Amino acid sequence: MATIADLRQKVSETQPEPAAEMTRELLADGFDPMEILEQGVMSGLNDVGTRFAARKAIVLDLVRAGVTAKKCIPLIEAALPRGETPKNKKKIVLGTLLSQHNIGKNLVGTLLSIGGFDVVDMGEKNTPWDFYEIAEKNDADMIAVSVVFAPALEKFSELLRLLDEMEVRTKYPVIVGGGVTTQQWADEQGADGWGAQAKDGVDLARKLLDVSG
Ligand code: B12
Repeated sequence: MATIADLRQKVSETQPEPAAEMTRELLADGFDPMEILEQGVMSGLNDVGTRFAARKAIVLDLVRAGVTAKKCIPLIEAALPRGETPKNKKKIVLGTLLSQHNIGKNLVGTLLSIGGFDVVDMGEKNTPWDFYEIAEKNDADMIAVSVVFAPALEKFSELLRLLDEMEVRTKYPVIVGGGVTTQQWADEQGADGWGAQAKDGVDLARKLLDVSG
């Protein structure tokens, strides 16, 4: 019988089909979907990232790691329990700032949707202006930003400054997360909330938008 550690190994080796097959097997064997996600898929991705940082992997490995994760994650998402949908759904604009990395952002989006929020997914490589414009157009209740690589860090402070200048800073609580961010950094920027995990996005949204759940 496969274990979550075996899945981590398959993801770390960037083997899309075997990893997806093992994810199906683990789900069928009754393993907790969030544990499969965090300790299997995400730990495997982190292994690839660590090798890349140590120059023991190349960009192609990152690409294969992304492909592998994208084979497994939909299977896991389909197995997550869904709650009841509230009547007055709060609207959250979500996107990545600058970067192409969208796996974390997609997870945040899925968990927010499952949690009963209306998610406007702006996709990848957004500028601060994109966030402002799309939040205004959609009459959003909150902005959620995924910051996964270093060049996006300073763009996040630009985003908060822009919202301030446009006099909408208090209209939109802004939450942030992503591999290169920390609680301390988010506090220093003046973000309304920071989450280490995608699931923290749901708790922050419930708290900041005063939604019980
Ligand atoms: C897969 C991958 C890629 C794939 C991405 C595929 C895709 N569709 O996303 C591709 C090949 C595109 C890629 C490209 C690059 N990558 Co890359 N990549 C990775 C890798 C291995 C995994 C990223 C990932 O998906 N992690 C899993 C997800 C789930 O984690 P996450 O995004 O952090 O999200 C979690 C939490 O942070 C949180 N979260 C995320 N967002 C939010 C938002 C909110 C509101 C909340 C509450 C929570 C939250 O929830 C998630 C899970 O619970 C990482 C290594 C790593 N350790 O992460 C490197 C990594 C991110 N990449 C890196 C680099 C350098 C690059 C490139 C610049 C490489 C190059 N020379 O071209 C390019 C940049 C491209 C671009 N313009 O954006 C570096 C970044 C270093 C840095 N400090 O900036 C890393 C860390 C690798 C490393 N160790 O050096 N990459």
